[in-house]
Amino acid sequence: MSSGVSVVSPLIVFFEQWKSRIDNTLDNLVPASHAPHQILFEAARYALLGAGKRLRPLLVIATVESLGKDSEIALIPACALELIHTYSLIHDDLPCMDNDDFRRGKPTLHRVFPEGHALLTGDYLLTHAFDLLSRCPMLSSDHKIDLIQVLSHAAGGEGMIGGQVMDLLAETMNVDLEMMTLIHQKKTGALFAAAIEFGAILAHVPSEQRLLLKICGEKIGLAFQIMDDVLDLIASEKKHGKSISSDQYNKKTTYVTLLGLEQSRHLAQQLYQSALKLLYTLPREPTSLIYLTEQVIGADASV
Ligand code: GRG
Repeated sequence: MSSGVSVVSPLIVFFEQWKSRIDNTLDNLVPASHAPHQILFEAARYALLGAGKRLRPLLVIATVESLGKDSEIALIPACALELIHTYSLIHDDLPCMDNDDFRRGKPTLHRVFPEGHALLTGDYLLTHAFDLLSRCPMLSSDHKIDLIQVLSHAAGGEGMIGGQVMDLLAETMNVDLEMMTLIHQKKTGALFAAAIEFGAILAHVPSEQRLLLKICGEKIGLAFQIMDDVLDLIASEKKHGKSISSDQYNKKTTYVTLLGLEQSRHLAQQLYQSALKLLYTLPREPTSLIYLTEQVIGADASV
């Protein structure tokens, strides 16, 4: 007989609690201001606080916890990653890029604040992230340098920005699967890989484990992007009753346009399984990281 009491998984509670700690910490790290340029902080808070899922910071926390260390030291580095991610969304939405009207359930920053302010808000979040890392409490100088190197590489010319430039170039050329994969590895995958590598650095694991975790992050990031393409199409089918996604409206080549829905799902599932296989080789089973990975890629990854 049922007791009538629903059982909530400890992992759900763990991640809900950390998400709310991340939200509160972001609120403190980017406070409102009465300075003459207070509009900058108002705009940053508009873009940063609210409906973000906080996947990247949660991946940092989950990795540290899974490696048996106290996640407390990871809170500010995790938030620095979220600042970089939010900056990328602000710039990606600008009229000179995707020209999007809505983000995180509300009008995009440049629809609410003047476009120049939106651009500078992105710049502020980008630089503030590195300032926070350089002043992170409880971390040795060596660890701070490691984190700064990993994040600047992941967000830079060989990572996210490089991917975004390739994405712009791709609008005027035929994109094959190899090119599409490279774009998304850089544009989306690099920041996921950095999140998991942050966890490895903060948990002080040996370099082979750090590399293994970084590779897992790259696979998870790519699987996330493929599923984002899949979900974009499914959402559009539900809304319009036909298979034209917002990406297709924007004439963008995606995994779905290249491979179709089922094969794209299958590829995401393959990447997920291959990341799992690597994760199971770690000395202790990374339960919370595996749980979060399943959430990130989504139940739809099953084929
Ligand atoms: C403009 C420098 C610059 C970079 C742009 C990553 C990127 C490069 C742009 C983001 C635009 C985009 C839609 C990328 C695909 C990856 C993706 C689905 C991002 C959204 O991430 P979520 O779902 O968003 O984690 P929330 O709002 O939950 O944080």
